[in-house]
Amino acid sequence: MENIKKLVIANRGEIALRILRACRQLGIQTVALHSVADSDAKYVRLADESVCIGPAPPFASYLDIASVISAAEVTEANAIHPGYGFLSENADFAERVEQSGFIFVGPKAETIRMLGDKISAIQLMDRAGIPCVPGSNGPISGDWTHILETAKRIGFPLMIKASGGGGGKGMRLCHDEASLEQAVLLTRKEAAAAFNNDTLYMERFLERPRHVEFQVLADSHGNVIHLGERDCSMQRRHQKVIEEAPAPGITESQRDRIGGLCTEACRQLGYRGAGTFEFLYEDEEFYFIEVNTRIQVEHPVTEMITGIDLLQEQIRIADGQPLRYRQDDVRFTGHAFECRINAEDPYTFTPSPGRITNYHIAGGPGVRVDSHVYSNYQVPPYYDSMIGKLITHGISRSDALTRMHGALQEMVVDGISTNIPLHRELVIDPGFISGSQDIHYLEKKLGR
Ligand code: MV4
Repeated sequence: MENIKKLVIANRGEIALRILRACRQLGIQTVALHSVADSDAKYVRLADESVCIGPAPPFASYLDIASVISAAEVTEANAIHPGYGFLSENADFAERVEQSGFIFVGPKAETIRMLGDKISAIQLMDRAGIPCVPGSNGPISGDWTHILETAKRIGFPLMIKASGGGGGKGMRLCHDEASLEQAVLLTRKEAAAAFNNDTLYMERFLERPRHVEFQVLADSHGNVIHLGERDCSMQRRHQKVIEEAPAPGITESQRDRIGGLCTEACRQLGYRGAGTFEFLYEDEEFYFIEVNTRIQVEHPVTEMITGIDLLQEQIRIADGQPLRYRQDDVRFTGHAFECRINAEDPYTFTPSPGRITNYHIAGGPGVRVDSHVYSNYQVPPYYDSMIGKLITHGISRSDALTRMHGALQEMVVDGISTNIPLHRELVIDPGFISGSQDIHYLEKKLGR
């Protein structure tokens, strides 16, 4: 395979800067793509080249497959990194990138397609021996007596989910037999409209799970490793707020067992690239829910406890190079937290775009800031409100949390509202300090 010489960054914000930094370390030339709204971004200037691919609305720029591919053609780049969000898990995009002769930094298009379909992902994982949520084990038919039979076998309450959904979209809780028919019809209708796919499945509803996800890296030579797990339970409306690694209370033997099952599933699938296996964790049991085939926002907490640069490894894998680590080389050291810093009102969560008048980052031992913003930066109103991530590492969970507390005191972002005041409250919250948070903890604390 041709080596990656020049890589197109098909994303914006902090992850564009993170990709750029990895490329610099690897000696790869960079092309920053940007919309009209991001012309003045610092990372655009830091890149070796840049191309404006369209107006501010995402569908006209960062989601425009033809524009992204044209930009790669005119700059004579040979690889495209999709980051997260936008086109990162679009199988058609991955396919067109490769058909156009570029290296896609991610799994093969067929892999993205297979795992993007939740029923096919669950069936593949079930066959690979990964524990799944008890449920319909496949699509539910249009036959009511059969649906009712399946529902009774699973038990109420249950979740009705769209095979084309994920990340909280296309699912509905159903409490009893009486509301089942209506719930299925509604979810089917919504799924047809949202995903152009009305295939549904059912699962037992887990009442108080934690969200625990495993990071894997798989190269194109059949080598697969896992980098342990992250806990992402601190969330509101499916938006993660604080992530940490390792997940509180997960033992080394649980980590080895589930991590081993994930790497084995990758081998069976011929998975290539960075990936995340999402689980719900309740009463000491893991239940697989989905696989993410991209680099994730919260990858830095894993980097902090393993010392492995996930972006560099991901790009090296796409370049056809073998993994530089074997499972035995992966050592977990200490604990890390990530606070997502959003331009939003800390209590109403209303987005707060505008000019940052004064920006000072935190520093000191075990403190990392991944952000593309600076004093006088204008936060555009068109995109996700995340303006950066504050990450701390320490020898223990309590040490990392103390460092986060100190770092949050140091951080200054003036001119716009941010959720820093919320984070300052969360790091002194007794329930969070104890590490017992489940996926409902934050919403309950906030009074929903
Ligand atoms: C569930 C569940 C309870 N039981 N499935 C939401 C996002 C999607 N990835 C799966 N989700 C859930 N699936 C069963 N059988 C609860 C959720 C859920 C959730 C999961 C992870 C993180 C945050 C969440 C918030 C609400 C609901």
